[in-house]
Amino acid sequence: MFNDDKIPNNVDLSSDQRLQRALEQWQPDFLSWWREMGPEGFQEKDVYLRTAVSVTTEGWAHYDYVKMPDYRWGIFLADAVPNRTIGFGDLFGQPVWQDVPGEHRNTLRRLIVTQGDTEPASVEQQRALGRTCPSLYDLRNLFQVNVEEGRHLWAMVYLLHRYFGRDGREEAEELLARRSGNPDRPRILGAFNEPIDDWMSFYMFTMFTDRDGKYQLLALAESGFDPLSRTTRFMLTEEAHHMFVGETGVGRVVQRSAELTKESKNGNAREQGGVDLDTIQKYLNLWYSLSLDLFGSEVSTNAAAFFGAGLKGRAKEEKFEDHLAREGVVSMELPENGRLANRDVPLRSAMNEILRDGYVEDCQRGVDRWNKTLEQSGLAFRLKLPSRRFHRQQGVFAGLFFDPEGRQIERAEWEKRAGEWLPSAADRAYVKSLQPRALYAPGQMAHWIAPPAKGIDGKPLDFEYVRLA
Ligand code: BYC
Repeated sequence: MFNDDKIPNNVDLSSDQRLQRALEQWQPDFLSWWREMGPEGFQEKDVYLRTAVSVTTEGWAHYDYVKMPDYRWGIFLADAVPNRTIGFGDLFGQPVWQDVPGEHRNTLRRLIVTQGDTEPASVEQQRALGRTCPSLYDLRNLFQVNVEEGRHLWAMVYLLHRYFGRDGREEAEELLARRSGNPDRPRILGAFNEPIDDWMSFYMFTMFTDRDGKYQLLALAESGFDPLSRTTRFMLTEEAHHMFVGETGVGRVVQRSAELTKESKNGNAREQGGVDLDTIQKYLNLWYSLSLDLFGSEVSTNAAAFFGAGLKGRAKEEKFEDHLAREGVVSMELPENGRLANRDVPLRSAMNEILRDGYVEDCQRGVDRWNKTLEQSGLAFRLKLPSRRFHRQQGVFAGLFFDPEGRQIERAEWEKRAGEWLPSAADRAYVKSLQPRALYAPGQMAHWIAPPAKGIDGKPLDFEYVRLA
């Protein structure tokens, strides 16, 4: 840990004064972006936040009240692994790079910018949620997620400034200039331009979209570009909390819905002022399919090139036997002349799909836990991940139509039935109507969501997680 007044870091920033000055110049731009696009209406409030002050077990979870603009956004890389070698691809076994190899400069910059762009995007998407939070506990979790996305932006901006010279600095400015959902200068990836304007969307996003983040970070943690690997390894520790917020958030809605369904006369939680299980399923279908898109195409020459060059591996590459992946195929059902047919895809071109496989299994584990709650309540309803083909806008299934079971259908049927599978305008209006304004009293919990199993950092549920006075 280096005690830099302005930018906390463990990269000995003050030994490189040019870099330090460049980052100190970017910092006020970041702060004005944060004030303009960060959580609306809460900038001057004290929030009980976790701040990373170092990468050690004691250091990365330091809790205290902080005003968000005073949060110590720092630059932290996981410790270097001595004598680390490239773990996959054509350069397997060679020493990792401490600098950017010239031939991979553009590709690496593009990967880092794409990763970096998602971080401020998510803060922008979530900026109005504080006004309708279901509890102070949830409000604090939202802000924790937001400040950490800000830190993840810092992580990528550090790499851009440190390793990519002038174009890196320009990209860092651009990261603050694009805006989620803005038609003229949108964020790079699809899901990051979708609105998150109710809490169901927030929980689904942190469950499914942050989990894409986990898998992309795991793949980048394998990178032969060592600074990227070390940065992403540390980001993964923070990412875990975001997925906790998502999985338990949806889980609490499921639990409450089950209770209200049972209390209702017609077997529908809406009658009792809750979110009905069908609507939960529709939100799941939406955010899961948008997040599947974030893995890119099933068959991808980009992914093959990233792998071959040692830039982006598979999650937990050491689990695999063959790290070259020059031979072998993955059998996939792919559209051919408008119909599905089995095809063998060369292993390297299937890397996006292989990463997605791990993601799908991980999502399924979360769904199984929600279904356990339903089972324990004695209800027959079960939540389900839709087919990977359902509602895709990227990859080989984009432009075709499939129902949640993965059966190909005509456009006309899709248009007729999409409202059965995805939240309709009426569903969204209903979900919003449940929480027209925020609940700010400590310990108070909205009617449509169960309280969490426990508070944060050993504090009770009625702790004042955000001081609003
Ligand atoms: N939307 O071969 P293809 C996170 C583009 S989330 C728009 O299919 P490739 C977080 C693609 O860029 C993790 N465009 O895919 C979560 C390419 O364009 P160019 C973020 C898309 O390149 C919550 C073209 O389609 N990290 O951290 O193998 C809160 C064909 O590409 C999309 C990363 O993404 C899309 N969904 O893979 C906060 C890691 N998908 O190059 C944070 C870095 C594809 O032809 N990025 N395209 O102009 C990557 O590894 C890759 O860029 C992708 C795409 C996996 C995204």
